[in-house]
Amino acid sequence: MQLFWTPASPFTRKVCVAARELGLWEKIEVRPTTWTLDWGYTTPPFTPGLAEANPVARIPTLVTDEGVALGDSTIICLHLNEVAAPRTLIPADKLARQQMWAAYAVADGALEAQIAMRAEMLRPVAVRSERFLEKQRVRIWRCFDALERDVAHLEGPLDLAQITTGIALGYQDWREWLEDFRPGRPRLAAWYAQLAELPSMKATEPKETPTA
Ligand SMILES: N[C@@H](CCC(=O)N[C@@H](CS)C(=O)NCC(=O)O)C(=O)O
Repeated sequence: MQLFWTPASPFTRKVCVAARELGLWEKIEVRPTTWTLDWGYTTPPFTPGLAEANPVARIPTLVTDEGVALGDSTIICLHLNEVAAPRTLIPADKLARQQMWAAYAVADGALEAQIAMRAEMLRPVAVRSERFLEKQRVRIWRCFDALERDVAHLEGPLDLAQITTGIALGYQDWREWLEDFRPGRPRLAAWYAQLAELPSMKATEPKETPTA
């Protein structure tokens, strides 16, 4: 398998943590990508192979052993989960699985809002929309409040919701223009302090993407 990757992308980090936890990391060839800092509002020069494999030209993109390009972190995680069977990051119990996907979608929605903000923050100040940024901030806060309320759903064997929540909280910590999620969310803060210690989380801490 080949993974188009950068160390800054939280969606890519989700795949990297899932692959490590499923025991598949050694089977993945990493294809580093570069992104000029105008990627949020222009078509940047793509790393060779990325747009050819996946016309959406986003990361993560995983090319399977069968040569099929999967261009979305959720679909990639489902594929890895299938390859790793019987190891799994998806609960077998029906209710636990529904609660896992519910929490997953909330955490993933926060990630989408964070990345939308990142793209907006890269625009020249004169054309940056404060109203757009505020909409995303409020969405992220709603998602984190829901995760605080339902933190019990993030307990138990490691799953895709826990990984995605940990990565959204890690991204919130990493970008200096995102506020600390901890005030008013003591249970989520304590939960994250433990999750962040996983070797798979430590090994994938975000770093800036090379621009060339
Ligand atoms: N829903 C997608 C989102 C992927 C995504 O937004 N990736 C960002 C980096 S974190 C990207 O490649 N952005 C480049 C662009 O939009 O041109 C997923 O889950 O993989």
